[in-house]
Amino acid sequence: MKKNNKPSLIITSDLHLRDDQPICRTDNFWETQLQKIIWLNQLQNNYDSIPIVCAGDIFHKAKPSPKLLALAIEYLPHMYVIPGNHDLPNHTMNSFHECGLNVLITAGKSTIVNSTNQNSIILQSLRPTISLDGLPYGIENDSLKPKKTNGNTTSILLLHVYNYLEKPKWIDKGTSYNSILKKYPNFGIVITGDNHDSFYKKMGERWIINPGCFTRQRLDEKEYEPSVYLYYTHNNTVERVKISTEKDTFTDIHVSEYKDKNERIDLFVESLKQTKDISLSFEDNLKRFIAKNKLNEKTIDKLWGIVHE
Ligand SMILES: [Mn+2]
Repeated sequence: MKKNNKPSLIITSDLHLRDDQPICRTDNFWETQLQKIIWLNQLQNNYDSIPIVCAGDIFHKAKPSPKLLALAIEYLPHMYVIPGNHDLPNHTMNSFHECGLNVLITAGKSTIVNSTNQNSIILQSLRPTISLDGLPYGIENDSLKPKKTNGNTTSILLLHVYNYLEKPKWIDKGTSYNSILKKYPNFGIVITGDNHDSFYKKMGERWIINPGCFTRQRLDEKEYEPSVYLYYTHNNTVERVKISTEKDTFTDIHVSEYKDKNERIDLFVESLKQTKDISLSFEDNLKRFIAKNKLNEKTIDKLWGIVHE
């Protein structure tokens, strides 16, 4: 295999661009995510502007601020995208016209791949050509077929469904990669978003590629290496490209603060329990407090449970 062959496609997912600072990060996260976007631009430029596909969740929230939208419009490279759950108001396509991703598409900065209402998109500039199909989050169609083309075409399907290589991170969540490949037999490559852990796997001549998250936004991702992928049509190979990360940009202070808060509540509850003779006035006060604050039954039960324990 020749090493310096040019890739045909850049594959990414789960960018989760956001306005706010992730609670676990100590750096200027706004600046960090901008630097990653600039890096993605450079990567694309290094390969003569080959197409980029994204398997959903460009934005962390469905309605990003005008400031974040402006950043995305100015700096994001053009991408072929499907809507992920985070891109969609209430996680459905019903209000797609209200979401930030639709602004990006309307501005011509991204192209939606939605096979529920359009034919495969053929990337003509590539030889062999690539056909793109995609389904928005929450929509399934296992009889989906790529459009017939003359000649050699690699057919790619973009999905935003949780799948995994060996076992799920959470019990009962998602499905294994091979069941996805079996469910969509008409495609040579299935690219999935949603699972933030990166993996890729070949089954026969077919690939599943799950790029994973683009930046680290949670404490349990501290040691994680965000990646994008390159696909080479001429020899049907995939290459993982790790995105460089910063050291010492994480804090777990919020975890200890949370523990502190819980400990304080525990202490308070203990002190209530240890009060042997709760005066009538205390109980009366509590009754008044409950009446005044319209607490739900569960909370009321808990409060009386603590007092009478
Ligand atoms: Mn996601």
